[in-house]
Amino acid sequence: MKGGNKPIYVIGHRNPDTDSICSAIGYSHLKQARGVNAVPARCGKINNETKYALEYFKVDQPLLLTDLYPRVKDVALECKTVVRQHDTLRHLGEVMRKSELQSVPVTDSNGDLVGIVTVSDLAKRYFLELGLQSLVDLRVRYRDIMQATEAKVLISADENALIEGNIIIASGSAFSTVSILNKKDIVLVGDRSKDTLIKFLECEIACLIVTQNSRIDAEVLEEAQKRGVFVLLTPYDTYTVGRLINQCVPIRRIMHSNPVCFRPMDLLSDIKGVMDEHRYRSYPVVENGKLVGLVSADEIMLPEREKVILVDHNERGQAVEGIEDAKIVEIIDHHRLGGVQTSEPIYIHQEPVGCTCTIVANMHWHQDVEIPPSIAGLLLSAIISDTVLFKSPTCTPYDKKTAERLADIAGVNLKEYGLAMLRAGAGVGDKTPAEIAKNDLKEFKIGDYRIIVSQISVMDPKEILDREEQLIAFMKENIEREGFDMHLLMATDILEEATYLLYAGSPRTLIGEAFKKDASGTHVFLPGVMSRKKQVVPPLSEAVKRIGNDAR
Ligand SMILES: [Mn+2]
Repeated sequence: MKGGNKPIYVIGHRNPDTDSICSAIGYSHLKQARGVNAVPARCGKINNETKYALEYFKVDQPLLLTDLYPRVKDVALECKTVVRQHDTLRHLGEVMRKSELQSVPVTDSNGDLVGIVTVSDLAKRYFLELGLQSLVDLRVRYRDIMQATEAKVLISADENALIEGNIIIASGSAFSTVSILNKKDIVLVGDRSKDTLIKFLECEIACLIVTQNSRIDAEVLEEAQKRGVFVLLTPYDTYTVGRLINQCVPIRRIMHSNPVCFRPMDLLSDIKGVMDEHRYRSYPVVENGKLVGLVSADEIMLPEREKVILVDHNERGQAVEGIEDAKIVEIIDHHRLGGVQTSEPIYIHQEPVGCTCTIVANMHWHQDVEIPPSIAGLLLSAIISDTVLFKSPTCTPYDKKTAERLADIAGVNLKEYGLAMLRAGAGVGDKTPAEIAKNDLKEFKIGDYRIIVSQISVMDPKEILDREEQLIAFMKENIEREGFDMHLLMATDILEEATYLLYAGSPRTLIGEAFKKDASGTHVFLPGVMSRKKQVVPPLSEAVKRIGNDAR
């Protein structure tokens, strides 16, 4: 629930690669060291390579955030005022007066939500207060009456029993009162004679309530004891006792059962309509039947936005869903600027290096924050992954130097560990065509075209080429379904340092023009190409400029 120090999520791109996961963990570590409540997050499944690195260095997977749309938990308040269903209306009135609440949730003794009561329910009950007789239907217990009237018990009986008779005020003569008394009635009396009271007891009443602490004869008590009749002594006058008894009705009798309630993970956009329909001031928030908070209708109008730091990406299309509803507070990245807009000035650290984790590691050192071995291992893993063990053309000497220093801290042999990690992530294993085609997928706007480019590392390209037909079929289907122009799949042979680029959609001439190849088939072979952002996206962008946006 809301309140306290809301975390800032540090999150990489969709279809997270090792850099996206490890830079989120690494940068969160730096922010935490500087006293910021940063929480590493991810917006997708962890791939095999990253899994290997996390397990090797014994670090937990970051929190999964499927989207940043505001939810009930973000605006709900802790519910400090609750009443129990067996509490009395008198108690409810006090609670409402003190808390100034318009509606109060009602729970059972386990804390499970059973209803809600509003001020208007209470008001209605008072207007409809017809008489004391109606109390039997409301299942009032003797215990409730004793509490409400602050009675002293002179002769006790079963406190938990429900009252069964009417409540009679003995204001007339003994004779006229006896004429209206029935078995099990409850009689309110003031200072009356011994004989009168004994006459009442002989009518087999259930309870005698003596008001204003009036004196009562020992003989009367003896007779009551013999007959099993409750005798209560209260300091209040008869009129007040009458009113108090009316207030000892259990809340359960006037509450709304099965109230409209929400769950913490409900989207605010989904509950707005429900709120408009019912127009209550506030609604209970329930998880597994338990009341966990309250959400008020005013609160959902302007929810506080989630704060996020983007790492390893800056393009909306690659960011976690719902990013438009969140507040980007920083960006740490090493990709092209993809046109992100913010409402306020923010901190951006953008460097043309091989890996976001190179930036994150050096930020630690510049700020004199020590990197623990496990985090150093993860930062190193990301550099090895993004630069394919320094073979990618995106790799700079700075990446290499940083990686060597990190390997020292992590205590691993860089080359041995690196090859083992790359091997864990390479190959198609038991992946389906859809999983292969969506591996490490990123979306780009190139000219007017919406193009998705996925990439998979392999040690043996035959694994991919043998399945080319299935893969192309899936890619065609995918772009039609999602409305993209093209789907490109880079099968990158990390041993040979070459890429087989499979493609579906149009314009195909874009592929031919970008890579100066015959693009009449379904793939082109690109020796020396390993980097999507440096060797695939830029030539495509240049080619669009040459052939124009209308080549389809
Ligand atoms: Mn990266």
